[in-house]
Amino acid sequence: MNYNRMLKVVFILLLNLGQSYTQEPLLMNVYHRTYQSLHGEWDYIVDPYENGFYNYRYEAYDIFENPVREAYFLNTKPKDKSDRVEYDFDTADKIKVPGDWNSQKENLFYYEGTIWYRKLFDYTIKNRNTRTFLYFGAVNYQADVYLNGTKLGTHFGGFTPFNYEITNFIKEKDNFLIVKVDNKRRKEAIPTLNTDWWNYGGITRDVMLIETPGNFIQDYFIQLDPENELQLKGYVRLNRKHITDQEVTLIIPEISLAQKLITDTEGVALLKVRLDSITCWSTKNPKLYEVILRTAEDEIHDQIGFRTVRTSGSYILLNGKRIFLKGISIHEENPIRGGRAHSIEDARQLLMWAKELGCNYVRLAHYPHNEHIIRLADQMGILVWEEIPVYWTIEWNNQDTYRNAENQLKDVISRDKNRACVIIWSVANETPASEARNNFLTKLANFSRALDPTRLISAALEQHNYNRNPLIRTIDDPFTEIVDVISFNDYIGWYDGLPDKCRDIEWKIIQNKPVIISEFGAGAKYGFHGDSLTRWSEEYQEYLYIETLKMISKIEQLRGISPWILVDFRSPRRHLPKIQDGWNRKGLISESGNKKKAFYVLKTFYDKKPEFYDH
Ligand code: GCB
Repeated sequence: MNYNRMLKVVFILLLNLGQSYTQEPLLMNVYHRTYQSLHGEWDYIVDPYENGFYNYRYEAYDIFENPVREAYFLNTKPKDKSDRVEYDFDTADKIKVPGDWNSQKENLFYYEGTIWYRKLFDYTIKNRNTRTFLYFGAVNYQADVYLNGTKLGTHFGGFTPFNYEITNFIKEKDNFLIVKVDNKRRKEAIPTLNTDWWNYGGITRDVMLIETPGNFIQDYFIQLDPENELQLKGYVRLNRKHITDQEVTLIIPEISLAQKLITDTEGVALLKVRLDSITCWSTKNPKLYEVILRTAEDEIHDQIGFRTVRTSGSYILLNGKRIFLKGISIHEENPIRGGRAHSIEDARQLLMWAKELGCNYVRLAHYPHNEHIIRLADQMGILVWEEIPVYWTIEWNNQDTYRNAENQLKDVISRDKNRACVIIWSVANETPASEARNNFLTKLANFSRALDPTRLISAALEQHNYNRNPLIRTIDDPFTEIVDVISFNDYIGWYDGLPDKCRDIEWKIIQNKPVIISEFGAGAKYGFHGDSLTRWSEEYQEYLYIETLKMISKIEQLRGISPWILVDFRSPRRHLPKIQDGWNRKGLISESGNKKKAFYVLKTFYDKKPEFYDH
């Protein structure tokens, strides 16, 4: 490589690094914009050696000024019958988007690597002078995106949305969009190499072409002031900065509100609006108001619920009332169809099961789920814990790993911050305490609070033995000082003794904060029966639920639980033949939708337990 070429390569690598985690501006409320969906059949090429991306010297094609024809993102066609082109999307196999590849193609079930996707499409511009963005709900894990041969960017992180402006690249006819998707696990990534869920690869959520006016409403945050149930607080941000005094009107027709707001030099209009009265969003009455934001150029509608959530001593207060969170943990998986859940129907199936169980709350583990389930929870009155995949042991000292985690948190907050159902941002699951880890999580918690002061912060922590006595349990983690709600996972009776061990446990939780048991559970194969000490039987799981519910009821500050887990889910760590066969069996419902005995134990507990404390 000559010197100039080398400089260019370094420059582009740096540029790529810089772009890796930010797609400014990230659009929000996309389903209420004018859009054209790119769902349906896409062409794909499986490329484990990344032959379409690197030459035989392992130099990447997309950093060359004039990429060679071998680069798959160019969609090259033979010029004549003698011409040699060794790939062809036109005759390649097809795959559905949105959707993971593992559950669609038998031979890709265990595949972790690169697949190229191509979509051909025409585009009818709906309004003159509009801007167009290409939006992805999520791609797991790395996406390199090319439109008509031009690279738009690279995105890392399998569960958060990203977009690129394509106003200058899109044509009316014959566009080709090519995405290189790579789901190889990486030590430095979020999540890291080791997880207990399936690494579904592909373009797993909706892909849309979204139109906006030139100076569009880029972002808004409209929530009740946590300290005052009769005051709306927040901001509206317009895309064009440095034009002061732009007018924005906030309209809520049902309460006859039409409030004029004025932007500052950053294009931001702060809002603080006193209300005469408002019906608060609650689990019993998930009231959503039609909210309209209007500027000279743009208008966007949303349905927003208004409620407050805060803690007082060891209580969680929803609209000022002490609530108990009757929850269940959920993975984003539709076992019946197979694969990652991505649609409204998938979301409805999961949340209907949760409702049937008697839940008023779900923990969406262990990464941000799709927007449909959040919007549906908002409509159904189900409270939500959202989480980022800072899971087990990640690279606590790696700055890039931190930036990646922070970015995932930023993007999920950006997407869901107007949803009343979301009450908790969780920054981690079962992470081992150390100075580096504490700093990492504390930075994340502070970051989250700065972005969204209206919600509670938590993380699923671990329990400890008190003075080496295995029967006395504490939560010693120094991160308990930072969180608003102390949550921990508990496997007494499964990884830790047998279910009757629960009877001997004493809890010494000294912190005056609300406590949530973010997990407990036992594996059971639906239809496998034995006595209450027979592992994997429905009876063992049932017994564990009975004993655990008795045990944890003794924790004074207990304000909620989200047992592990609603439905059996695929895990590559679970090998026991005839029982697990690649499934984590801790579901209360089997992969074919059958309820196990423990489902009814929990349901009875929830049916009897009042939602609100009456003092
Ligand atoms: C845990 C993890 C969860 C696992 C579960 C299990 O503590 O948080 O991701 O799936 O245990 O089944 O072991």
